[in-house]
Amino acid sequence: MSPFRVTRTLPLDATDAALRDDVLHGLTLPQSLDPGDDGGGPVLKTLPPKWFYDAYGSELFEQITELPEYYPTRAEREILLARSGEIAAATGARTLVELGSGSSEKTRHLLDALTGLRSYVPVDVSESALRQAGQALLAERPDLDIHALIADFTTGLTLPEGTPGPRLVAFLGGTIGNLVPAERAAFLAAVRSLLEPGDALLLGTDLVKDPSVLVAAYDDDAGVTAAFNKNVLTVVNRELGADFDPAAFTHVALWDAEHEWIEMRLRSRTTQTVKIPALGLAVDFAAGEDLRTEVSAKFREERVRQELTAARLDLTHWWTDEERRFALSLSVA
Ligand code: AVJ
Repeated sequence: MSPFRVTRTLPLDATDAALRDDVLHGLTLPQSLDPGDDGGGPVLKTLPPKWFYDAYGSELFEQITELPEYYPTRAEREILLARSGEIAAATGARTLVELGSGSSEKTRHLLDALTGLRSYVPVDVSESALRQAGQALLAERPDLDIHALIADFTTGLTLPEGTPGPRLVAFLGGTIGNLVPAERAAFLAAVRSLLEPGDALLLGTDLVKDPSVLVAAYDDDAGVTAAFNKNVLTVVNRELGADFDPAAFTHVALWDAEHEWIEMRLRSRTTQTVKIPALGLAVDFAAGEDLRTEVSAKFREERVRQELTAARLDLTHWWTDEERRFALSLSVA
């Protein structure tokens, strides 16, 4: 049996330090309801979306992917099912690197289609998800050399020694939309620096469409997304001893037509002060004040091409589902 290795590049205490940093900076921003002049809209309190995903939040996200309103997961699966053969032929990949692999569920088709594949490198911040997925996959695919990386792909990413080329880096689910444009540029440049000529990037992007469809996908009738959004408050309560009352906030999903992104926010129902003992902080919220918890950018082909080109990646394939809701793009270094 081929080896299953796990390498941690993310320091064990990095998560705690990063959460403190994000909460401190995100909740003590200059508090103005006037539009800032950075083109980023009003200056709002902000928490980055990565803190949604504790065990309960990950479970809620799994439920979201099955909601009638939340189409991206199904649309991407449709494309992967239809195009895995073409992806395999176009890349000839011998190594697949999957960023944010989670349960590696959506990659099964790709793994099966990539007939020349020798090595699989799932990358995630969750060690438990990596170990579970890795063990399951190892049993099914004893031919594969699996080397899991516990890493935050938005900061430090280096590949294990000796992964055979051509390499295919996959970043699926539309998660690149959670990065704002400057972060996307830095991220794509970092990915590009891992690649050698002939290596490729497979990128999933949700597409611009009727705003009512988009808003419904982030504000479902069953209230699962609202619970997912509020879960970030529970995470901050547990990790930093804060006293957020999730019921004192309402879930908001809005379409920002200028930036072409969905924003999720938590709107304070009343004037309130939240204590965060681990940071020695008391945070005031005005009635109706919003805390931004997620940006989920939606794309057009031209923007994807242009951002890839800026990172020295050449878009060679653009595949959508039948309804043109979601795209997978393949670009080469
Ligand atoms: C997993 C980051 C792609 O932005 O659509 C789902 C997360 N947020 N519902 C997205 C999410 C609200 C999702 N991504």
